[in-house]
Amino acid sequence: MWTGLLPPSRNHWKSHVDQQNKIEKVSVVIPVYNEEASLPELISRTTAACQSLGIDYEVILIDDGSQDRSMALMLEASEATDSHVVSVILNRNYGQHSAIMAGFNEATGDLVVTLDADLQNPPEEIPRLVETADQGYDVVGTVRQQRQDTLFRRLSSKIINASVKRATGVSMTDYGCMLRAYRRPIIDAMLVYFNKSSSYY
Ligand SMILES: Nc1nc2c(ncn2[C@@H]2O[C@H](COP(=O)(O)OP(=O)(O)OP(=O)(O)O)[C@@H](O)[C@H]2O)c(=O)[nH]1
Ligand SMILES: [Mg+2]
Repeated sequence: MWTGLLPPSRNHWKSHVDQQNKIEKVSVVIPVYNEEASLPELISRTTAACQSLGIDYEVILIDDGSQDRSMALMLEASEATDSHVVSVILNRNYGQHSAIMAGFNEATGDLVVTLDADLQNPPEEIPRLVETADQGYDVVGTVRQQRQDTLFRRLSSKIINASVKRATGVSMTDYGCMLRAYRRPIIDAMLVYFNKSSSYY
């Protein structure tokens, strides 16, 4: 699967508040559930992509109760000298959504990028997301192209996309693609609503 940016009209929301705000730190938030096979490559490719930004960054990995060596690999990366990796360890499996929110809770950047751990989203796209957000957008989404998924999976996505569009009134081409960027005020608003409605501890 390849992930690319959509043209501005569909997947970006122009900020009406802080178009002048420069992005000084990027937090990459990645939920991890039994991802030992992809973690070493994920960490090195994500770190390299962030390094190329030339600004401060952190890579926040959230272990969502993995049963494999994911937690050990994460801790090894975050404990290395000069590491930009932060490990968040949940005490059991809470699901992808709660794991991401746990990551948002720890993120200190003024732009937060979300990514899947299984390398279906290429970390090399991070600079383009940051560049687009820097133009004054609050949220930057991406769409999956040339998906390798089964017809059933693609049809399910179409049905889900149509339902979410109808329920929220927000028009995105692909609600299921986790490669996204959010400005700080959006993250803070999501945390307020999440903390009001549920808890992952
Ligand atoms: N499946 C699953 N993934 C989780 C969970 N918690 C965190 N994750 C992470 O959420 C991300 C998405 O999970 P995937 O299983 O790849 O979901 P997907 O991309 O929709 O499905 P696939 O097409 O099977 O890859 C990955 O980074 C997982 O490691 C969980 O409880 N279940
Ligand atoms: Mg996946």
